[in-house]
Amino acid sequence: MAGKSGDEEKMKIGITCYPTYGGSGAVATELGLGLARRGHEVHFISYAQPFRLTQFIDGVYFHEVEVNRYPLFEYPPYSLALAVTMHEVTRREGLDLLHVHYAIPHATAGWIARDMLRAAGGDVKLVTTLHGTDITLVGQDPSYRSITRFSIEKSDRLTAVSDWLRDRTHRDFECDRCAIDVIPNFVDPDVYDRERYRGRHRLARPGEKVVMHISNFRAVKRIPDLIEMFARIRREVPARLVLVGDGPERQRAEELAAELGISGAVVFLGKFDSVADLLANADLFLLPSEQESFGLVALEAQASGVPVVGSSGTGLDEVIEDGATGYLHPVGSVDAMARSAVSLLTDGALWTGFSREARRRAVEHFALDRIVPRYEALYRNVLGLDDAPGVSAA
Ligand code: GMT
Repeated sequence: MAGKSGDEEKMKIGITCYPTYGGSGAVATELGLGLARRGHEVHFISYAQPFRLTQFIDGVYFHEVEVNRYPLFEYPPYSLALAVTMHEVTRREGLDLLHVHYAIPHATAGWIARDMLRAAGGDVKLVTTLHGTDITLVGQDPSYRSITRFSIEKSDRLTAVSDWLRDRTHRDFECDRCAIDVIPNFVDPDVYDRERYRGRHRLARPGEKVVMHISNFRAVKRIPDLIEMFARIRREVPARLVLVGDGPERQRAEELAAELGISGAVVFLGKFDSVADLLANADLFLLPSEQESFGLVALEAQASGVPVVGSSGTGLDEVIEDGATGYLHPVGSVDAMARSAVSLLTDGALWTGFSREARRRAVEHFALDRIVPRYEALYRNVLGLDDAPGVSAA
């Protein structure tokens, strides 16, 4: 262990995640920073510095994975280079635990690193957090399915970010007995705070409502539904659709907006590391995804006092309280979603109630200070530092 402060054992934790845009990398980084604030030593191991790790923080270190690009390699083997760096950093720094976010290829690299250590008489525990498409999409691809299943079975502990994802993992991998602790994603309510940033940006013309969507613009987000929905909203309410992020569906979004004659009311802002200031200036957030294991950005919107309209039958059911902090409708129900959006944008009293409830729900159920200790408790349990039976009910 890294040392002692009071009665608490401090741990040395390696965290591996995708370092660029995306909810799993954001959660992994905020978790690492939260753990460091609680006195633990945190080592990020990835091919680039996580995008939310913007300055030096005491107790936080970054180890870059170097991938040799030998001409013979049409596909440089990143997973192997990652396993080697995880093994080296664990040995050198005396890490207690490796916590990987997104199973592919991180859980695989993690068990290789752990088994290399064990072969030399050492040990490290491996915790894998499942984030969504590592199970439901990429993890089901025949090229990756068997290694994903094998790697998650090899982990010392598995967590999922929602009950929805836990159940999908049991179903899709036919592993009824895979023990998975659900620890939801979280936000820092001091960062996502409407009061702090309100009025900083003028995202729409006077009298127009700001309808926002933030994503990586992949097919799973159902971007055409979003544009169709906004076209219906625009018929009833003066509004502007502010799109944040970038990805493969962006061009289709531009084309559809032009076809529907609403290009002038749709603004593409591009990618930003931090979106708290943008969300604080939105009136409504739309997330009509095909699948969403959790929908971190919907939680960030709620913390910013922004009601959300999105897809039911996904992890959003656990994040949004339907009829209180937003409205959820079955995937593809563009008309119903648009009607809900219009009701929120045209009824001031309804909107104010939803906005307050959204903030309250985010703070009461998903604040960083509530969730980081649950990971901490899980680590202690995996390391045999307590007698706690588990953390699901924490
Ligand atoms: O969407 C992805 O393919 C990747 C992943 C990510 O890195 O953002 O998103 C998933 O993890 C997030 C963080 O836990 C969740 O908030 C997203 O709902 C989830 N995406 C999907 O399930 C589609």
